[in-house]
This record gives sequence, C-alpha cells and structure tokens, in this order.
Amino acid sequence: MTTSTPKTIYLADYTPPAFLIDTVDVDINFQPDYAEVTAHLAVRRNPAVAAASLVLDGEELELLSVSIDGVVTDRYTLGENTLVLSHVPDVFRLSTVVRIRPDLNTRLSGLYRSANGYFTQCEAEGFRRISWFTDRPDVMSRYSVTLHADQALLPCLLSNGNPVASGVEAAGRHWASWQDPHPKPCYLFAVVAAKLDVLRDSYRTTSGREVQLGIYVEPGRLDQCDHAMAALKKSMHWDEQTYGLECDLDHYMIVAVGDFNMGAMENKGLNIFNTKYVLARADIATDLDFENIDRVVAHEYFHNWTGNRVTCRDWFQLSLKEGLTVFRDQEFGADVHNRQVARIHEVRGLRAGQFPEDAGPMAHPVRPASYIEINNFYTATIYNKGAEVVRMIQTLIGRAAFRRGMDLYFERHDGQAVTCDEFVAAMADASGHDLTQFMRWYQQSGTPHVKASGVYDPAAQRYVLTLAQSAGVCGNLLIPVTVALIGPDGLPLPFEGSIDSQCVLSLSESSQQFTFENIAVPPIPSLLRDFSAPVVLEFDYSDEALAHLLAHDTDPFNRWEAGQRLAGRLILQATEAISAGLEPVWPERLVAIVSGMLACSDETAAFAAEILSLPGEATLAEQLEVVDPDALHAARNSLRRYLACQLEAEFRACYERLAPLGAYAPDSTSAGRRALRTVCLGYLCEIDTVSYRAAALQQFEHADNMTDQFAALAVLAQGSSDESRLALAEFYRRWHDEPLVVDKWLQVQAASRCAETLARVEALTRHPAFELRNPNKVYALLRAFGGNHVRFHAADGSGYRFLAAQICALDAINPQVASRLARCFDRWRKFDAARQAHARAALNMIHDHAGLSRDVLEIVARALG
Ligand code: 0A1
Ligand code: ZN
Repeated sequence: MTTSTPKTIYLADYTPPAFLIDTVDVDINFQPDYAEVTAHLAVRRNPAVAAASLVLDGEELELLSVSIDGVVTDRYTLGENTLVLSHVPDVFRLSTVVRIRPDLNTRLSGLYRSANGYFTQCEAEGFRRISWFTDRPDVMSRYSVTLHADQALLPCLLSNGNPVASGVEAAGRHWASWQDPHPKPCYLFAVVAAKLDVLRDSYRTTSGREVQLGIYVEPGRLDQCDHAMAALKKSMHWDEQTYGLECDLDHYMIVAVGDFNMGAMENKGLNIFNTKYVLARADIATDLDFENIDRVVAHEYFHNWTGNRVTCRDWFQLSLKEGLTVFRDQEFGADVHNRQVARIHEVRGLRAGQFPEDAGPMAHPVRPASYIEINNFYTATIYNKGAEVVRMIQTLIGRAAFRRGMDLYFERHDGQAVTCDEFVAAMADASGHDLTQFMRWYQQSGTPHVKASGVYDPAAQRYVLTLAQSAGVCGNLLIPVTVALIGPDGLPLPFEGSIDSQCVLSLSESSQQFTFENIAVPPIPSLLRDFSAPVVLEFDYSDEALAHLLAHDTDPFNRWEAGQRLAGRLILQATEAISAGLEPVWPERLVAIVSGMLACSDETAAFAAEILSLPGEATLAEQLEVVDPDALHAARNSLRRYLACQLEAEFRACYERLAPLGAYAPDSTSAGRRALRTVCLGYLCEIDTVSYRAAALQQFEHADNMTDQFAALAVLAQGSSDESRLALAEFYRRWHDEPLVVDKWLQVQAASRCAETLARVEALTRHPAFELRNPNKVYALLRAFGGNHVRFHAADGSGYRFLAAQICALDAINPQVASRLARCFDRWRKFDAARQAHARAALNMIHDHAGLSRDVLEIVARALG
C-alpha cells in the first residue's frame, strides 16, 4: 500500500548506478515468527558517475543496525522506502541488520512462507523486501549466503551456486552456506528453507562437465517429478545442439512451490517453480500440462544464458530476456512436439491475449517508455510480441545468420547488463543487414495492419502484389511477409528468386509493389506464411479462395489460417444477423470441408483438431466495432451446432475410430488422437441428447488418464444436465486432495457458458477448495470467469460488479495478482453503452477503494483514462 501518489518511471531518465556492489554476504536466521537478515556489502563508488549519496531500496524492513567498515553508525536518513547514506567513502563495507516477517508476507514477493517452509521471489523488485540494496538489474555482485533454521522443521537449506559448508547448532538448529561464483543482479537471488523431498539426477555436458540436478517437491510427490526431470535434460541437450550453449553450473536445482504469483523463476542455479509447471503424472495431468511443463522448464533453463549470463540494464529492457527466451522455448517446443500445431497455438495465444492488449488501455511498446509498477509489465506484449520480434529477425536474416548473431551477442556481452539495441546490433553486424528501421518494432505499440491486393495480367503472365502498411507513430516498420502463389491445381507456382516456391518480401515503405514474372495461371496468394509478422493481414479473399487454400496450401499454418478466416467471417456475419433478430444461415460448403478433415490420419489428427476449433469469442470481438457478446456467443455456437447436425454420423465415426488403442501413452501422435476425439465429443454434445451426454459420462468414468477424463468433464460442464452435475461432484470427490486438479475443477466451472455460471462462481468463492491467498486458485476461478466472454460481460453488469469486489478484497492480500485480475476489464470500451456504464461504475469502485495498491491503481487508471 502506498501513501504517496505513485511515481512514473521513465526510460529517458536512466542513469548508471552511482555505486557498485562487488560482493554480498547474506546471513538469514529463521526464527518462529521472523527472520533476521544481516547483509555485508562491498561497496565502491562508480567512477563514471558523480554522485554524493548512496541510496538503498527497502520495503517493510525493520532496521536494527547500520555499520560502515564495522562501525555502527546513525548517520543515515530513512525515507518511505529508502535508506540514504551521505558522505560515504569511495570504497567501504556496509553492513545492515533487519528483521522481516515472512509469515505475514501475503504478496509472495521477497521472502515468504508457503506450505513446508520459506521461499523467495525477487524479480522484479523483491530483494528490497529482504535487505537494503540498490535493487536494479545493472548492479551485479557475487553472493555468499548462510542460512540458519530449525533442522526438523526446515531440513533443506538452499541458495544459488554451490554448497560450501554446513553444520549443526544448539537447540536442534542447523546451518548451510552457499556461494555463487557468477556475479548476478539481485533479482536472481534465491533462498529456500523448507521440508522437501528431492529427485536427483545428473547431466554431462558436451565438454564433459558434470551437472548435479535436483527437483525439490513437497514430501510424497517424487512420483510426479519424472517428466520435469526429463524436460530439463532435453532442454540442456537442445541448447547445446542448437546454440552451442552449455550449462555453466555444478548444481542446477528446481524447487516447486504451491504459492507463486507467476509460472516460474530463473534464479541462478536455483529455479523456483509454481507446482503447476513441475508436478505431473498421467492420471492427474493433461497432455497440455505435460507440454507446458516442457516449455516452462526449458524457458527457465534457457534464461541461464538469455537473462542471467547476459541480463537487462533496466526493466524497460525486460523483453531483451523474455522475448528472446520465449522465442527459444517456442523453438524447443516445436522441435520436440509438433512444429505446425505449436505455431498455431502461439498465434491463437497472440490473437486472444496480445492483440487485445495492444488495442486497449495497457498497450505499450515491446520496450516501454514508462511505467508506474514494473510488475504490471510482465505482459503478452513483452513476452509474446517480443518473441515474434525476435522471430522476425530470424526470418529476415535467415537461420544461419541468426545463429551467428547469437554467438556474437554472447561474445560481446557475456557478464553484462545490456539493452535491446545491443541484441539487434549483434544481429545486424553478424548478418550485414541494416536493422535500423526494424528497431521501430521495439518503440511503438499497436498491431500494424497490412493491406494486400493482387492483379494478374494473363497477357504478360505477371502477378503484381501490392502490400501497404498503416504507419505507426514511429513511421513505417520493416515487415517480413513470406509469400507463395498457389495455382488452381493446388500446387505452389515456382517463380524467380524463390526458394521452395516461396520468398520473404521486406515491406519497408507505406506501399510497395512486388512483381512475379512467368506466372502462367491466375494464382491465389498465400500471404504471411507461418505468420511471418505479428500484424493483421487484410486481403479480399473470396470464400472459394479460402476453401482452396484450406485444402491445398503447402504452408500448414496458412491452411489453418484460411479455415479460421472463413469461419470467423461467417460467425461475424451471423452475429450481425442475430443482433438484428434474424436466424443465421450457414453455407453448405463448410460441411464438405469439415467432413474431409475428419477423415485425417493419426499423424495429422492434432492438426485437424486445430482446424476444427473455431476462433474464440475474444479474438473475434476484436474485429467488431461494438461487441454484442450474446449475439457473438450465439452465432459461434450456432455454427458448432449446424456442423454437428450436418455431420453427426461423421463426428461419431471419428470419435469411435479414435478410441484409445491401449494404455495411455504421452507421445505426440497419441495426444493428437485424443485432441481430435475431444473436438468430436464437443461437437456431438452440441446436439443436446441423452445419448451423447451418456457417451461423455462414459468417457469421464472410464478414462485411464486426466486428458480424457478432463476433456469429458469440460464438455459436460458446458451444460447444466444431471450428467454434468454428477461428473463435477465425482471429480471433486476423487481429486479433492490434489490441489492442481482442484484448480481444473474450479476453472472448468468458471469457464462454463451456462446461465448460472456467475452464481456458481460466487458460491465457489466460499467453498473450502477456494483460497483467495493462493494465486493458482484465483487464476483458476476468478480469472477464468473474467475470461468467460459471454458471462463476464453480462448485460446487467453482474459479472463486472462481482469481479470488482473480488479485486478489492484480493488487493489487500496480493496486489500483483489483483492487478492481473483487473486486466479482465481491459476491453470494456468495446461494448454497448449500457455495459460500458456498468463497467465504468465497477472500475470507479475499484479506483476509489481505500488503500488501493499502485499495481491495481495503474491498471484501473489506464482503463478509465
Ligand atoms: N522471469 C520469470 C517470470 C517472473 C516474473 C516475475 C515474478 O514475480 C513477480 C515471477 C516470475 C520468467 O519469465 O519465467
Ligand atoms: Zn522468462
């Protein structure tokens, strides 16, 4: 809670640190209701900066003493969150002793209590909640840490780096010391003092270094760690193969904790993970959970180079590590799973999350120019658009040059805290490409629109493609547009300058023409292949042309894209009809297309499942001027019902054909079969008959794995039938002792389209399974409800009022999570006047809530502003 007006921090105000801290010795003494933290800092004046005073950051620290070179001093000034020492020597040893209360730390930033012990989270600014420090990423120090605690209650004492010594103390206590040889910013500091079981393994790097691996979890859960351990070893191997990057550590530890604000954290050598991204076993985790674990384990491991060895100069550069690391984990996921489907998931996610963000009140560039609370900027733009920006560089300069660029980046900047400019400069220098104009992707917000049109001249056998971009505030962007020309027979036409009948066009001006010679037949252009840039592409495709691309395009992404375009267009037309009180009409053409997809092979089942999954309501809403969520919802479901009725026999045959072949196997092909089977069950249950509900219930009851069991539950939970009630009750009865499965139970109810969903969610907030203090529970129930397009945006404003009250209650406990929840309001201005009035009232209520955190205030003020 802040008492003063929140301050805006500007990138333009960056100045280097006035003092450098070469070493940090931390001693943490855990007592029953507090921890005493003693820190000794080797401080020296930065010769490059003329500054008189040393200003340290601190939050909720009870200061016990300050010493300079071993002599206790009272010559300091305590501000609201600062400790200022004027007239200090050029080089000195600063020691502070503070008392903190981890048991009362409900924000989960800094040092906090969770079941089984104590954990830390220091990114972005949590270290200042542990000790007085210059809490900024460009101050890098070598850390030694000693922990003291009760041996029976807190047997595992962990920190970054290597264990150097340990021993016992009086009164059943023990201690352990750790030393991290790598200088690091304080946001990568971590300690754990807890009762945990550990799964141990080891990995030998290509150069022969032996790395000890350990996954630490709540006692009794070792049988849920195998997948994460395998993912870690796969990631280590992949980074050696792909980028020549080896692990630089002797010990690499992952600790799973049930209370965690985000997914996971890349602390040097001691990653701390949300249990959601570690624990898995076929009976409690879905195929998607397994895949997400692979991606998150890889992400945190990859940060060891992109983030830790080379870190950010300041938090405006956050995408330097996050965009690049997401790009790396995406490529890893594509290599170990299914590249086509992975790309489709990425783009679905971008359109559902990042495009709306970029068009709303929280729109910001990949490198923001200002912020109030940095925790509000761990966004889809920084992470996912940032990854797209890195991907575009690879598309523009080619894979080989990109790899040289990565090598050069590490050669130049290993051990440094740098900016996005340095990354792009390494890419430009390694490739010989001028990326000056490309830098604008980092500087302006908003999703660019690219308008394309084509003219075919049969006499000249020439196709001229015109591409035009909407200029942003920084001017025209450099946009890679990957193109092929598809002939009437479905084959891509060869043309000069193409590799594999496709080429990457560089759109750098507001409008450009590209001429393709020797084109013997009128082509249909396949544009922005593999989603080569995060833009909205406008091209006036006829329905026939889209059907042609869907059937024949050799780029799988664009086959899917053609289907999404076609379905999206029809749903939006139907939405308009329904809003005007008319019945939607669906063209028969779709029936043949869907029928063709259902006849796919096992190898293409995952892809078919993607084609048959219609674009989501939030994604479609972005294309509407004013959204009528009821009509949009009705239109989308009407199309699902239409297809189900027209193709009932085919869906049923496909569902039966894809029945499990034996015991559950986690491989991609089996997962693809399960995915398509689930899609079929979903369509069949649109025909609301007892027999399909019975089929779903049958699948629910007999599944030998969580993927099939949960899929059946999710389908049933879309209705309020007896079968639905039965399955929900049974699911909770079976799994009430598995917190991650209980999250699924909450989420599936909050995401239901049923009219009574809000009432049910309200009741669930009082259920013993729900806990406002646990972020996973909040995300499962409340954020899932906020993402339930038709129910959250209810015409009477009930959804808005409910969530606003929850945000206020949560803000007093955990402002970071409350502020993430407040983002559900982002798109309120897209709705009709009556809904807007309800949303404005709810936002005003949050805004005026006494003691509101600056986290939520920034979000709400931007939404209202
Ligand atoms: N760097 C982590 C994400 C992260 C950020 C902030 C956190 O607490 C506020 C926790 C984790 C990652 O990208 O994985
Ligand atoms: Zn990250």
